[in-house]
Amino acid sequence: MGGFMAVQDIFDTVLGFDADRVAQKVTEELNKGTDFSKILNDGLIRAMDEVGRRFAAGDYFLPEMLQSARAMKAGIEVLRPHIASGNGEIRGTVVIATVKGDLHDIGKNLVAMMLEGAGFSVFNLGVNVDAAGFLRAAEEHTADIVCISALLTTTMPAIAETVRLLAEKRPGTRTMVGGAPVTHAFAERIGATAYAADAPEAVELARRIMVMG
Ligand code: B1M
Repeated sequence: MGGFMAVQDIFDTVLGFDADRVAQKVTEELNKGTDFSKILNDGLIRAMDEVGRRFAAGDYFLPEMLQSARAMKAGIEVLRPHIASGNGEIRGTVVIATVKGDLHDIGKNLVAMMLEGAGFSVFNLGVNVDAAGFLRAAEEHTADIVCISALLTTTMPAIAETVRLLAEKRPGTRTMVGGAPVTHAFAERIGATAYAADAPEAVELARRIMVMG
């Protein structure tokens, strides 16, 4: 059935920066029948939290952060079919990206995958996208919801700028904001439609937005 030790092993392998072995161990764990969300949350995401702690403490530097992110992504690729599996019924159209000046994309990509799994049609624009880029894509794809992610306190103002531009040029656009430094209070202050703390909550709120209009 797999278990705590095996998931702990995945955690350790991400912190050992070994992308190939992470992919291999995630595959093995899935084959044992371990739930994908356990591998994701207790193995991969927990490892990135530990990387963040080590970086803040000065034990890790940028290269270590990059290599562990690569290892994490290798694991997510193996999990992708599970994360993004759904019933295929189209619920709405979403445009999603990380704001200008910000290159973090792991969490944003998880949100995108889970929205896809829940039946949304998702246009993932990538990272470092300015407000005009969000607006252009929202118009082009007639988005029901625009999802805006930021991982740095210094790029949070870019979320506010994006929400402001959308409100001005495409009134009625529903916006969802998120990312580690983002809070409910911040979302309210800048006039975003919704704030989600993690990917499952983003899916729940997106569904609610589609139902409530
Ligand atoms: Co950077 N980084 N980083 N980093 N990095 C953080 C964010 C940091 C907290 C680390 C630390 O100091 N402890 C810190 C920010 C401090 C702050 O601003 N308060 C930091 C810093 C300082 C930096 C640099 C400035 C470092 C430097 O150059 N000196 C630099 C900035 C580069 C730039 O963007 N311009 C930098 C660079 C990088 C790498 C490129 C090396 C790499 C990113 C690789 C990549 O993404 N492709 C990286 C990484 C890996 C991290 C940490 C360690 C992990 C982030 C992550 O992927 N977490 C991070 C520390 C941490 O967060 N613990 C850190 C896992 C992921 C699943 O979680 O992204 O939070 P998260 O997503 C969650 C939720 O937040 C939410 O759902 C997701 C899934 O549940 N969510 C949304 C996210 N977006 C959402 C959108 C929504 C809804 C929910 O709706 C729209």
